[in-house]
Amino acid sequence: MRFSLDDLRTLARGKLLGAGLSRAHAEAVAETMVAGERDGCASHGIYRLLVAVNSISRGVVVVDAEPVVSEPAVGLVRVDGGGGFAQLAFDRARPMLVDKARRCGIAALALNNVVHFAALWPEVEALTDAGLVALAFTPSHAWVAPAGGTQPVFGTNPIAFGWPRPGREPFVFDFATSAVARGEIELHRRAGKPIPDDWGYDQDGQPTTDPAAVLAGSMRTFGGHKGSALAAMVELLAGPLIGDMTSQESLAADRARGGSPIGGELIIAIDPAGFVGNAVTHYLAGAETLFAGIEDQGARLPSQRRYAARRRSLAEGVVLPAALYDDIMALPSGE
Ligand code: NDP
Ligand code: PYC
Repeated sequence: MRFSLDDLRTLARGKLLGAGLSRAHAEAVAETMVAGERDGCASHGIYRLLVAVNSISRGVVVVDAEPVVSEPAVGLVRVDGGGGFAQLAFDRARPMLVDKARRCGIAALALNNVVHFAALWPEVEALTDAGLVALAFTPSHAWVAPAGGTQPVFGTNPIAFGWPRPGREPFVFDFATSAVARGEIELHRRAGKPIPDDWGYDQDGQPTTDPAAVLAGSMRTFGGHKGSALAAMVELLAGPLIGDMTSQESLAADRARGGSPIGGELIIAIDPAGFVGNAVTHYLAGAETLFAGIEDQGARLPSQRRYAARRRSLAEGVVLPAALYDDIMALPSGE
């Protein structure tokens, strides 16, 4: 089924309203899902409608939460999401984060008490669009075993980074510190496809190619002990440091309802002019030389696949797999 992006946005918003989400949240959440589908991110595109509606129906999300923005210190912004989805909380706090980063050179935003089901690159790109360098981190639920173990401790704990490139699409990467995002394993389960045997373990701690067994057992970090240490860093930065939950605490707070992770996210924004002032143009050109050194040998920059998908989707719309379309259409709609 082919959709224009506008039609997909209308569909997503209607289903979120039908699930009981307030209009402000439905609009912010639909925007993120459509952006994911537009950019060819199957695990974090419109499939997330099923995930978000599940979280709402299980009482994990405060459907009409009003985010409250505050300033704990000169370079810090906090937004208490009140148990609602993270998208609206970020939208409400972003202007203050951008303003502080420009005034101080660097600023950090803590999102607290939010439900996060999405990719991090939309948040990072919103900051590179404002000419800022950006980093984002969030824990999730304890699904991932540390290197050397098989019992879940970490979340899938993504890290995103963005670098603004004047006149060009930003340099952005955004990946889970697990071998793969959990959403990707869920999509394999839905499609009845096996997974590589190095993505996770079954409940007995044995490697398996069965996605359902890994979802019930534990996932692996990427890059062995290196991914494991980065996963721990994400737990610390976007958990205890900002007064929020670790992935173990988030899973416990879920009380076996099967909802999306609840907790915090840390976003850091840096103004490239902060350290180098008027020489910023010179130093941003140095970054371009680095990127050319990557691309000139045939390697690609992260996000280039995504930007190509974006261009395609803007021109042609997007096609939803039949099973996903059927599942989405079975959800109730609202106005
Ligand atoms: P992927 O492994 O699919 O991709 C990770 C990044 O690497 C992307 O920026 C991608 O760019 C880039 N990349 C992939 N292949 C290459 C290559 N050959 N050369 C250069 N760059 C490359 O991501 P994950 O499965 O780890 O994560 C998917 C999404 O899941 C992320 O957006 C993440 O935020 C989200 N997620 C969210 C969580 C949450 O708690 N909210 C938890 C875990 C994951 P490109 O897109 O252009 O291919
Ligand atoms: O795919 O691992 C994942 C994920 C967790 C929360 C949102 N996406």
